[in-house]
Amino acid sequence: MPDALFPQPPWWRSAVFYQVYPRSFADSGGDGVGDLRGLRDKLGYLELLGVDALWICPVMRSPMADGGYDVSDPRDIDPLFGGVAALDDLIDEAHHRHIRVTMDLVPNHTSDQHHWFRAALASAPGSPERARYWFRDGRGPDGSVPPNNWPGIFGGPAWTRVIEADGRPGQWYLHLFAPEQPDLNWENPEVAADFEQTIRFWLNRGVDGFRIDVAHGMAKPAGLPDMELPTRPIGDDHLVVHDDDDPRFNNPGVHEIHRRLRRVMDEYPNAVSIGEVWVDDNIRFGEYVRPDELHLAFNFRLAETPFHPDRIRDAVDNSLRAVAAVGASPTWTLSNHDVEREVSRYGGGALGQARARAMIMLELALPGSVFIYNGAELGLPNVDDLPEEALQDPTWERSGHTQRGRDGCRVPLPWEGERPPFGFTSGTPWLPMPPQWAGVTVEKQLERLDSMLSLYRMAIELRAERKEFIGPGLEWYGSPPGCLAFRREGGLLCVLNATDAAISLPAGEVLLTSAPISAGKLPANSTAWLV
Ligand code: TEU
Repeated sequence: MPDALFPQPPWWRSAVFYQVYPRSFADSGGDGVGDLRGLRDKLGYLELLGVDALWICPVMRSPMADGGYDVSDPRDIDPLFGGVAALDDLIDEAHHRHIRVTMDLVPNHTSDQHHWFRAALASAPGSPERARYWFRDGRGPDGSVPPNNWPGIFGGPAWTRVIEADGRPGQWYLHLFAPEQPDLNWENPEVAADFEQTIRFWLNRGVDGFRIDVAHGMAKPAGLPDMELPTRPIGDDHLVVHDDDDPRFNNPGVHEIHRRLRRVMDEYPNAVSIGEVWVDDNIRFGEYVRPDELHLAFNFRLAETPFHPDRIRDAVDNSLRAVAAVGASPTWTLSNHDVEREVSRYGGGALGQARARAMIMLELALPGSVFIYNGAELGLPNVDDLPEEALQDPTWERSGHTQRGRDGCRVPLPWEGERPPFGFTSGTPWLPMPPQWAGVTVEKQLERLDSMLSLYRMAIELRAERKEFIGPGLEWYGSPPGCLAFRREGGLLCVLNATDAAISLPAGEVLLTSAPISAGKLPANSTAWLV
């Protein structure tokens, strides 16, 4: 029993989080875009799935230049998603079902429609209004060259020139993402004070925590120096390439920002902060989850790893190592709204499905918290043939139509019926849904024990209920080439067969397998749990 000597660990250390991309989850209003009432109506489904908490991608007021990651009022919910009343109802209903609610916050930048940015545009160079962002004069005799050579993450330069009050081209402002997402200047005390107000605003409304967008951003290097431009082209693999020395990110000043955020979070003892931290080096990654900074940080190693046993083991080891040094707990994720869906990453088709089944079991067997991206539990593949005119990710335009961007992993969820929009909306979905998803609707998968959805349900339930999943430790076990096996402190043995042939299993009671055992053997591309 937990008592003062053996306190219960915080809920988020072992929680299964479910990431909702609200535009694509469920639409209650018929406008083709998912919303918070749609999400509330599906909470029964999420309870059945067994998740502990939601992470809802941004639903604050936004002109939606980047699917809501361009926030024009951080303390209001966009009418498109149902306004603040819809969030209040969602929180009530979710709590009633013992599901916690965390929301996405975007501290690195605002929308260009935020009243601060509009005021900055209307004010003169050097004004306090401009000092909340990064306005600089251009280089060259007429100031027509951007202040430095930084590219934006979505393509094109990270700077846009404004027209001044006299009608002439004037200063430039910094935007690491789209031009509609000007970067805030965190050296300005007003910026931090406003963010604190936002955190309190939502925590006081009953939110259980936040996913912090671009948590390795925010701080900028003194003098905004030029960067070494990547020699390797930014791939079309949905993952933006940058390294730890990129001056646009991971500047030391960011840690003071996280300490300040943590002081506010500590006033709300059960609340959690989870940072989006794209930092490769273990030591530098760990710095974000020191005891006085973020509670958790996304580790993207598994989401970047192909289905290869050595690479998977390496990803697991490094993810554990990165947090162990600072006493934090690990997080695991196979995909999110920015990367290619895992079924496609693992090869697509039946092979991709088999491997995705194996990997969710491996992931759920690990100590720490797990993040499931909506639709992964249905085994949805990436949709790589969306018609060009349907594409909405700013990457498409910014890259001069050379990169399609992330829409392929954001196609709305198929709920029921035989034809698009499969119960997602009564209108026209904001991205077209493939007719062949008729076979993978929630309705169909609930009926079948061998579906991806049923596997997720069984695995999440076992993970929550069996004592064998207890404890932070993990020990690798000897295994044949092409296989991985580890044992949890509680006694669970997880075996992954990444070869293309069936293998014999070690002695023990089989709790669950991702593919049916045949003639006593674990098939290729599958995982078994034993006790
Ligand atoms: O993502 C940040 C982002 O683009 C990372 O995927 C990127 O690889 C990294 O930051 C580069 O260092 C977040 C959101 O998840 C994404 O959807 C938004 O578009 C973006 O921020 C801008 O808010």
